[in-house]
Amino acid sequence: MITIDRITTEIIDLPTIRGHVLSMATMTAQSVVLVRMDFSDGSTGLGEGTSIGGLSYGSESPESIKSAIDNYLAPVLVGTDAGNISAARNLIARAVRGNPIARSAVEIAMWDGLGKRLGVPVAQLFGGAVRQGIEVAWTLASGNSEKDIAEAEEMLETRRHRQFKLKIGKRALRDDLAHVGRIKAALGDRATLTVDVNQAWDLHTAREGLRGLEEIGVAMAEQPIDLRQRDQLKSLTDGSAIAVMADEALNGPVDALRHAGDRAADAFAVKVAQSGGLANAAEVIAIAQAAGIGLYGGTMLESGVATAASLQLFCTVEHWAWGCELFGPLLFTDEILAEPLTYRDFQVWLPEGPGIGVALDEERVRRYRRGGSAAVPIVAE
Ligand code: MUC
Ligand code: MG
Repeated sequence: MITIDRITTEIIDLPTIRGHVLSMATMTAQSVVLVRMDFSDGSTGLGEGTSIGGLSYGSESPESIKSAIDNYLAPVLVGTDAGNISAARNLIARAVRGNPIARSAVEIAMWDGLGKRLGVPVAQLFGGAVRQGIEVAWTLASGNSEKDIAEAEEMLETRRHRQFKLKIGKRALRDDLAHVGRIKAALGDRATLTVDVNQAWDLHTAREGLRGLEEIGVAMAEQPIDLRQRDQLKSLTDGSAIAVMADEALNGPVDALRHAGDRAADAFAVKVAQSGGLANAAEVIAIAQAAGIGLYGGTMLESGVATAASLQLFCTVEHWAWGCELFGPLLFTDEILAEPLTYRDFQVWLPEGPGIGVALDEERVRRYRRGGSAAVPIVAE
């Protein structure tokens, strides 16, 4: 039996290409937790667990992800069967409640290791890829309408993106609608626009906001209200002409089932990390499909490691009604993969090769390792 010999973690702080202005934080860097697994036959696996804006997005921080893995996940997994991910999921479920991003990070490393040992891509372990690429959105979040328009024009020109997600909810509704309206007026029908409010609105503001967004011609609004208000999300979904998507409200299959059962949203942002791993995310996808809820491949603005892992799963699914937003690596000033992922013709492409299909550029990882030579100040406002 091949066993897990060692699990190590490190935090990598990557500067962003510009301030990324969200309703709850402005990111100038992203902190990625990398997981490396060493197996008893000498093989290795790579994983990643990443959140957004420190603790302002969710209840896990880069430091807590690292700590949960080092102190609680690694001790129960080391010495166990490296090829039995079902058994590992049971061990993990018993040892650690919550902490989906930490659980996801170690599970990704196990899938990567298994795929590499078997010589097959992780997509094959999930039944096989039925597509090689997925339409990929870009988030316009410079905080300035003119800069956002210029950025969108460049993306259209270079055929990198034609779906744009606008981060709103930080400013007064009237200002946000004016901002979205300016961008729509500039881009017209050349692009699809969606918004992400990251829970910033109350129900009344959301009702008014969705009406205003509909008038402008926005296609979809993501998590307009607090993640705990499923009944309110449902009332918005029922009353809105534009699609309403659940994001932060979905932490795995149980939340997905509840939201699907109530038809509380038109679309699900499927996030591997937020779901608690690839297998859980596959269950979220199955629930959405069974309920006729539109799929969107979500991101936690991860590096190429978790982005590739998500792609491995997402490419086993034929229909993504809203495409995906797996653009994380493009938001950083530097690339930590030896071979960057391919973004071309408005799609992100499944990398070739066994496991998750990517390897690290170790020199760059060293450079951005927390406490290393290029230490980046972490700012979350
Ligand atoms: C979120 O809330 O969806 C995904 C893209 C982006 O710009 O922010 C994230 C998080
Ligand atoms: Mg979101």
